Amino acid sequence: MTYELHYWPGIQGRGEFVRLALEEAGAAYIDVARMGGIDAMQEALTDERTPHPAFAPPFLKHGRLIIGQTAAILLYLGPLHDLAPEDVEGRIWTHQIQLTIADLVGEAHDTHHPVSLDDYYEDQKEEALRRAQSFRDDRIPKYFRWFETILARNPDGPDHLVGKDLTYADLSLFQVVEGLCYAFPNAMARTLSGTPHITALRRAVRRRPRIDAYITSSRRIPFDRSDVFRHYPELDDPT
Ligand SMILES: N[C@@H](CCC(=O)N[C@@H](CS)C(=O)NCC(=O)O)C(=O)O
Repeated sequence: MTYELHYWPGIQGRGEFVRLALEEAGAAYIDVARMGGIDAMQEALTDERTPHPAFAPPFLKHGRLIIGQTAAILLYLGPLHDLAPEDVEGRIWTHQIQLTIADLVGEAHDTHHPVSLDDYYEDQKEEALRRAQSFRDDRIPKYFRWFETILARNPDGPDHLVGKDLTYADLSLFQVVEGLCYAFPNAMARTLSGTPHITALRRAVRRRPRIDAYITSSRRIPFDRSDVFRHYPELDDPT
């Protein structure tokens, strides 16, 4: 059954974590809003007959199932496409890592919108400058120390976050590194100089044939300033 991914057209955003999993799986999916179906997305969000409406995009439709929340979508897709371990302990650990990545994505977003989602960046720039400094100096290093540590402590070796095979968490860590390197190139160069396992994982994911085919295709939307990860030079470390 073909998956329907509902997400804002024109940005990678949180939808990209789902796209990467679907692409790596070689799954049949329609990116509904990108195919001109933004009305279908809005309707699904507001349809009064839906017993489990998603709060916000991204959400995935699969048959009669509608699943919102990026981490819940991946929790669902993982076992169906060999992108999660088979045992409960491994699955919940993968989910825990994904939820931590979601926290990091939220904090990255808040660097450019620390006060209100409804206001322009320019109207909250002073707060953004303070928020971004603490994000670069404290939060990025703390998250990346943790990712590096769990890679180093993986009993099956540091090639993957969980077990000996690729999981959706590896794909998501790749995406978050790509996004942060776009948004904060200077701070990330500093951080990644001390995280060899993360750097190796990023390279390995980038080289996977289906990920490479996707990233070099027109399906991969470029990063830009309307996305979750935004590059404003004044929010990055000075060169
Ligand atoms: N925790 C949710 C966050 C979803 C979210 O914030 N979606 C954004 C786009 S990336 C949105 O459209 N939000 C609308 C809103 O919060 O009102 C997830 O990880 O999927």
